Amino acid sequence: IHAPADSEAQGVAQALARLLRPATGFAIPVVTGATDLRPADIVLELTGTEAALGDEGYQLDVDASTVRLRARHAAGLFHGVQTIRQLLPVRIESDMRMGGTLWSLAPAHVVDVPRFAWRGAMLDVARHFFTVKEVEQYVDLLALYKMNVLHLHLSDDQGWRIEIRSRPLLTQVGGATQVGGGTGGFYTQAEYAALVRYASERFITIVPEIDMPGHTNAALSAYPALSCSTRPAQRYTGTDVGWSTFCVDSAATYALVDDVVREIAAITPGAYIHLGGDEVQALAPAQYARFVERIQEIAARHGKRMVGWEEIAHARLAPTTIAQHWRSDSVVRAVAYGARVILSPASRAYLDMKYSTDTELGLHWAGYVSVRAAYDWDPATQVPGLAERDIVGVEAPIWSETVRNIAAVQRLAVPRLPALAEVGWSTQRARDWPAFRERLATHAGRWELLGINFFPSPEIAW
Ligand code: TNX
Repeated sequence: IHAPADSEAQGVAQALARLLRPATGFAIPVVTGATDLRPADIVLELTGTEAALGDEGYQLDVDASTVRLRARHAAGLFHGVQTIRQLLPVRIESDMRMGGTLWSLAPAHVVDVPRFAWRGAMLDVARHFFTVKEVEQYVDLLALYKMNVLHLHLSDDQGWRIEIRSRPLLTQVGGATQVGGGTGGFYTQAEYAALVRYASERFITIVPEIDMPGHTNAALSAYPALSCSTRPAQRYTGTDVGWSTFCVDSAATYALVDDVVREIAAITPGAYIHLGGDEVQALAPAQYARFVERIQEIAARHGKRMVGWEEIAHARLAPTTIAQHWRSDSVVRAVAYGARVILSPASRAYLDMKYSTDTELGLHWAGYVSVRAAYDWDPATQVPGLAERDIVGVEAPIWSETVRNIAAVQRLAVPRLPALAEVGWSTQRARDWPAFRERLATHAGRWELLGINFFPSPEIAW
């Protein structure tokens, strides 16, 4: 593998070498520069010229002598590596030497650029806690399908999952529960920082979410002064929503929000912090709107753009804010403020919905989300009143009320996550369900070798 001296590009080359070594048993040295080419060399190149490749696109040319991958930025090289991976025999994913295999790629000329800049997944680590190792496994899956955002839902009624040094009870008290009982858990700031690094090596941005003013029982149980109620909050291990809220007229609330946002902003290199805003039934509309406007300012003061669930569009939004659609057309109001939108329509992108009446895991309040439902839609026409330019991208959430470990996460995500990945990446013209259900079938062998649990949906042409 030949790679430019650029340290990120060298990182991509090393990642490719690590991928190719186990199955092939070849040494796969990585060298700097593109001289002294020999047959079957792989050449990675950074080129400043091809503007059409954008920030994440790549061009791949395979001929009889060379595999040549070029991009303007290392992110494009990384995505191109995932394509090389998919062009190689399935057995390349093995962690054991696979003798007797001809490691060939078909001749190809690929120019590949994503449709949307935000191709995300969300994992709810609050309802059930997931270890750093488990989250890293999910990051690996996102990387395989060229997704670039992992939104972590770090707090909810049932648990607070990120250490805040100035507010130790948030994790000591608020972190010790989860749905159904159990001991919960949380990430120390050092663990979170390591996760951010692991993701960034795979060109994935972590977007941390602290949900507020609702979905806050865990915080209220740790710091009762945040509540307007005189009855102290108890730990909560059920799955009802909409009932808890911070006291939005109290200075104590904004002092806590400021501490939390400041500490999280300091360990989050990405531009965004998600501050929730969903499903608040315990406040009047004007109280809710004032709260959202204040936390939007707090995010800005700490150098972050606020993301919030679609309900935030009932407040006055800054044009830098992003609203996340999940079930209504309220994001159209966000666009009127110049804000942009992430699409997570529950009936298509909520991977915690059951696949069908026959599947066990998951919920079904938004209906059943078949692989076809996840695949077969156009973001540009999903919400009347939104146009392509208003849309930053798509995101596939997994809420974890019924999801207790990473094997269950994988079974919900695969094969619907690859479907959503293609919604986010490919042009509408290039997308075709009959072709997809055949292309997807060839991935099963990869998932098996990678140890990824998946749902063998009858919709796929296995
Ligand atoms: C709605 S979607 C919620 C979550 C639940 C989820 C279950 C959204 C912004 N809020 O609190 O976990 O449904 O599917």
